Amino acid sequence: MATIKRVEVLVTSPGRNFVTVRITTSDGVTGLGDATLNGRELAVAAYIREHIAPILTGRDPQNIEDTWQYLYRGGYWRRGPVTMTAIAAIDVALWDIKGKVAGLPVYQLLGGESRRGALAYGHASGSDIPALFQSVRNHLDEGFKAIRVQSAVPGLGQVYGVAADQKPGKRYDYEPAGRGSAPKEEAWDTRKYLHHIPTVFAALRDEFGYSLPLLHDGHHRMTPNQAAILGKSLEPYDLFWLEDCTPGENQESLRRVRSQTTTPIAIGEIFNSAFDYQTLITEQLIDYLRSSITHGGGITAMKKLMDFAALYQIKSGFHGPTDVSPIGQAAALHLDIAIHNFGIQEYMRHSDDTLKVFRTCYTFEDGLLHPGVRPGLGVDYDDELAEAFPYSPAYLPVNRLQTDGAMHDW
Ligand code: GCO
Ligand code: MG
Repeated sequence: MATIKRVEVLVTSPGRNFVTVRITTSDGVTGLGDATLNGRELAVAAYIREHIAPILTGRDPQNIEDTWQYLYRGGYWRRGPVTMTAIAAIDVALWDIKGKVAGLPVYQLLGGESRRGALAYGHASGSDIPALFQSVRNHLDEGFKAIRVQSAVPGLGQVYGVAADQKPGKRYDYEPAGRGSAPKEEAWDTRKYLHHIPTVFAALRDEFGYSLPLLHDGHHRMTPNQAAILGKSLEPYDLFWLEDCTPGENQESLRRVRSQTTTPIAIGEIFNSAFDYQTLITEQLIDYLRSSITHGGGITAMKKLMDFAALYQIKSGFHGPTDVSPIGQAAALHLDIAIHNFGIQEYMRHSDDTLKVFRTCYTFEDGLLHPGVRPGLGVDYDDELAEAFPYSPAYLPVNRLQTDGAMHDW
């Protein structure tokens, strides 16, 4: 029987910081897992290096469920983003190993293909309506069949989701994490936002018609009542979803939103366990579940969660920003292809430097992503190149209310 021989934690920064776990078995098979927690990367690296790696050596790499329970129950202190990202990285690396040993892509181990590919959405944004239209057109030219739209708000400066560097005719990407010793501060006013956003969607529907699925991210900034107002005012524009309209820690607050609007609701990118969703799922307060595999406890946890959600006709919309590494993105794609209740997959293309360090075989064609057919996850890690991109701290921005400077959700 092969055993786990080595657990390494690899930190690299090809454009942005990533933490990777590599498990090597006594037979020389390696598996990769994503352990990146944006802005708090080294906490997960230390958790794995100091507390998990030493207790995994000698175990059977094939017993994924047992290892998951060993780390979850065995840690005594359960849940939380650092713990669950660490567990996810080990879990995903073990699925990668299992696939390589079996000679099968991971989605085959999860039940095989339920669809030809995973419908992906990209991120359009604009500082004004012409720039936004240009960004939407760029995405359509690239083949996207669903597009998330974020817009600047008159009277506010830089806001979440709007690319800073917008050049006509060029692709512009939104990247919030800034290098340095402290987070950047942004200013926010919910009233200005609530009055502006419906006008943006009205303009988009006039220009692009109604067949294009459009999404929007509220990034946890509204109270439940404000979220209900926004959901109602967006109803005429037929959104695919309204994401993170209010902070989700208090699941019951989504009752207010749900009872007031038929705009579909997505939530959960900062959740990390099935318990974060329990009321939302059983009371059918949401339509799409947003966790990433990387922060949600891995493939093992997310497969169970999606099977639970399927009982309530809730679909997936896994988180896929560039701060989930290509390994995390590949893991999501294998699950997307396998589960029946897939909804949509977020897809922000990684930078060229990132894709040189993490060599992937997933493809994007005609609006659909496919994980590829290589055994395991289908991602290779280039150690030599990774070392050329040393880690340096980077932080997500913080938000303050424009009126009085009080801290607000970013
Ligand atoms: C999304 C998210 C991201 C997060 C980021 C934080 O919908 O993709 O909201 O943009 O802000 O993942 O690290
Ligand atoms: Mg989001």
